[in-house]
Amino acid sequence: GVAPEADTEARAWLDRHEGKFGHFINGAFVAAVSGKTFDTFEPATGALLAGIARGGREDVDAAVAAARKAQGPWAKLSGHARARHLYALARLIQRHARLIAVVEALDNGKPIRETRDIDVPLAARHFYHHAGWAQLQETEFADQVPVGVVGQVIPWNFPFLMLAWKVAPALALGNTVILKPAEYTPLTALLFAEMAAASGLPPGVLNVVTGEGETGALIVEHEDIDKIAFTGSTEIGRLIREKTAGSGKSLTLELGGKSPFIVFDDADIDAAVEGVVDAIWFNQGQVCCAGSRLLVQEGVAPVFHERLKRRMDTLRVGHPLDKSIDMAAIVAPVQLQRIAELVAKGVAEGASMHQPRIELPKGGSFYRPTLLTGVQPTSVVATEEIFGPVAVSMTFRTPDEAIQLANHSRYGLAASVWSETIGLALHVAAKLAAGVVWVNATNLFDAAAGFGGKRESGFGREGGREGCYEYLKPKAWIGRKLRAEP
Ligand code: TXE
Repeated sequence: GVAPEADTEARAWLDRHEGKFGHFINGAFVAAVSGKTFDTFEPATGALLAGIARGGREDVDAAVAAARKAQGPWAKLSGHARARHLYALARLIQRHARLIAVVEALDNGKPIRETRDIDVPLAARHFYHHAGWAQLQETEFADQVPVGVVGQVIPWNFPFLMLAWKVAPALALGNTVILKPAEYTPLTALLFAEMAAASGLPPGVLNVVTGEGETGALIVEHEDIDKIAFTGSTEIGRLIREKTAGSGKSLTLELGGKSPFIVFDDADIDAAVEGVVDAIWFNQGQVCCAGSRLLVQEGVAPVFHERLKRRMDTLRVGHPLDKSIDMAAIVAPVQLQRIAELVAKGVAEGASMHQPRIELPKGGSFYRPTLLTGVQPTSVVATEEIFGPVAVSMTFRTPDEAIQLANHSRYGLAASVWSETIGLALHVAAKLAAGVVWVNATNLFDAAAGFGGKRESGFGREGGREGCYEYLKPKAWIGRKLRAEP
């Protein structure tokens, strides 16, 4: 294991703030008007990390006022001028990549290898990518205007990356932001706000208001916010859709998933097994598009499950700052309990469970990589999002049956198809209800590729040209040409 004290730079940053963080409003840290706070913990040890301001109505009002005041001048900057700010933010992320990666690993409990190699570089990539769109705004989006003041509510599974997915396009296209990070993982958003201010981002352009669900609700219901962008549970997404209905606010929702991972008889089995590791054990399975439903063709199922179990036995679970581990902590005890309960339900429903007999670190929220086989397609574990390191597996006979099983879901976020017959893979891919289909691959993301769902996985896209449209409104300019004076 690795001592949590191992990273002095992150500890020094926390110490500089004396373990207490205010909201970031109008370019400065301020305490909640009510004086109320909540705590954020290290999932890997249970230790207290910091006290965080709990946002109330006055705090949200102040943030919205700052964002409103800043929006006109920010939108009036040329696209090139805004691009310079986004490039500066991207370079800042790269310069402080290690600090961000460590703070994220401590606050969320995810492996440093992932924050360092995936979350943080991809976040920088989003700022670079959207700097490009800012530069192209006048030519590519000539008939569009910014939406205005945007409220963004994000989850805890990719705190920093979700910030980048939301903040980069909003700012690039002339909007200003009130961001609410998830209560389990507020630290990297506050670190980023501090860095952004130091880099010269004008006050009010990016505001961070921290708090739990009630703070999110205050943002969602605020009268002077033009758009809500939400990523989180389907349940809260539905609530937000109801609350914003008829309000005139724009809305995008990125919600849950139960994405199929389809393995045909002729797949490259070793590659597919490695794919499962990435699909369901990356980030402890706390991934909206996790390949959590394995659909395996009957002919290859025994071999596939056998090799998958053998591979599972080599996975290492440990402290987030230990670079040699594959999986670290679950974000919070309540999530851990939810996972355990769902797995118990699966076993009660008749599934067989495999977990490697590895020892888990003591003191934190850890769960073993888990495979449930012999699962019925209508059972709870086959239909509910578990949001943990649990793959459920079912078998099928024909491609048509695979398509039918795959689409038997209220969700439609992602899908993954494994076959060495490209014609078969593409035929199946075309019929899957999903916002993205990966062929012989899984969990691939890029800032240029719009990400988003169908069905109860939500609507709207993040990334690429489609993602830009979510932060713009069409505006028609119609008039008669004035006759020149003689
Ligand atoms: O999510 P919530 P939770 C799923 C996953 C997980 C479950 C619960 O299945 O087990 O949701 O996680 C804010 N108005 N996903 O409870 O509550 C909240 O403060 C406005 C899937 O953490 O949806 C946080 O900032 N905002 C998912 C954010 O919403 C409200 C990622 C998300 O929290 C609010 C996360 C309200 N009434 C969880 N209530 C994915 N698909 O990526 C809460 N919030």
